[in-house]
Amino acid sequence: MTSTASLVHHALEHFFIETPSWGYTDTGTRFGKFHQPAAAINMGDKLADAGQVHRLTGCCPKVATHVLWDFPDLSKASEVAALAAQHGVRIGSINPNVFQDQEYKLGSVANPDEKIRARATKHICDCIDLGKELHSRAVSLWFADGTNYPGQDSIRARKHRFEYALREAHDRLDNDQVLLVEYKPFEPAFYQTDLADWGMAYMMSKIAGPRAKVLVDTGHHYLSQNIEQIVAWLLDENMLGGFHFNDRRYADDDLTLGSIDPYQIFRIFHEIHFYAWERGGVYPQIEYMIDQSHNLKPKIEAMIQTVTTAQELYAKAALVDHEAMVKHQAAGRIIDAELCLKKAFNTDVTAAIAAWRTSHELPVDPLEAHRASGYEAKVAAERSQRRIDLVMSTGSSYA
Ligand code: PSV
Ligand code: MN
Repeated sequence: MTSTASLVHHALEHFFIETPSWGYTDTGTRFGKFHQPAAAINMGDKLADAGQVHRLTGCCPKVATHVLWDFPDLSKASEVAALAAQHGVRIGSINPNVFQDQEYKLGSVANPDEKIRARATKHICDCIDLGKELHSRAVSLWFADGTNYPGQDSIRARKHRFEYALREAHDRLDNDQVLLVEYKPFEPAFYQTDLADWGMAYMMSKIAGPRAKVLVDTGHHYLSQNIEQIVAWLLDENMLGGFHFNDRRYADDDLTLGSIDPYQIFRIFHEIHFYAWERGGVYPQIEYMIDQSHNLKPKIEAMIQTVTTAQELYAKAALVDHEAMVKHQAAGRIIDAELCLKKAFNTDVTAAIAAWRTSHELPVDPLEAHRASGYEAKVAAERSQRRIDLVMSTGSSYA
């Protein structure tokens, strides 16, 4: 093997990405949804689609779940896990949902009403228990909590309510579980979001306890924010828990990873490889997850495109010559240090990735293999018929 091939092979051997259950269903913007005949209707469909992505890419064995959307009856969770196994995947991170119920209008764990706070915290604790039952490591928290108008609530009181709830949630964790705390600057709160940036998520994680870490959703930053610096700092503090991958142009746009700025994702991966290189090749345990819902692209194709893009950029970042780079850095050779990154980014890793896929008996081009498989047309026909049957039998339209 050439050194490019072996570096790429080594990198891809440990790079696994969770796909989100919600990326396989019909979703949209607040202005509307464009329905796709092949979109998943129920959890069985979502797991089947995730299974198809894993079968073709070999690196997506787990599915991120959103509890209220995927586990309508918690007492039947083991059935969902069994269904996942049938499709060749496992249940990955568990996402509590403390944002969609009417009661959460003024927030969940930061709500001024103590009873609503308790309800939200209980739901999070139930999700932690679900994680224990399904042997899922990560419970991933995202809060829509915040206010829309100056003076609407006490910003400090809301912070204190968060501290209290996250400590309680952390107390509930088993030793092998991790609590991921995600941040987002705005939306749906438009004046002040309680966990608006990485510093707030970092502080809350520290307050919660040692098994709480920060989750970086690449779409949750202000324009031009240096995300790789956040990643580097979190790595250095041993506080980087995971990623939600997506790309963005304006706000939290849910665009395909790398479709707007692939070099930024490369730079993020570079920080991770560089950190591991300094530690003799030992990589931190990071949950890599996709958080994209595709309104226009065919969903499975978009997921495969995302996964293969992530692999390509992760592989390229593994090619950076760290030894040369640190020498250039120490000597102040700025251009040469920067060229170490550029050279890796500009390397064509297609053949090396193809070799890795072949070594795992995977199709060299997962997207083409998916298109050739006829899967999309088959499920589109079956699901379209099921939708008709559903309307006929219940009189309701599917949503
Ligand atoms: C919120 O925008 C978010 O990024 C959170 O991770 C949610 O769980 C997810 O999107 C839901 O689509
Ligand atoms: Mn997210």
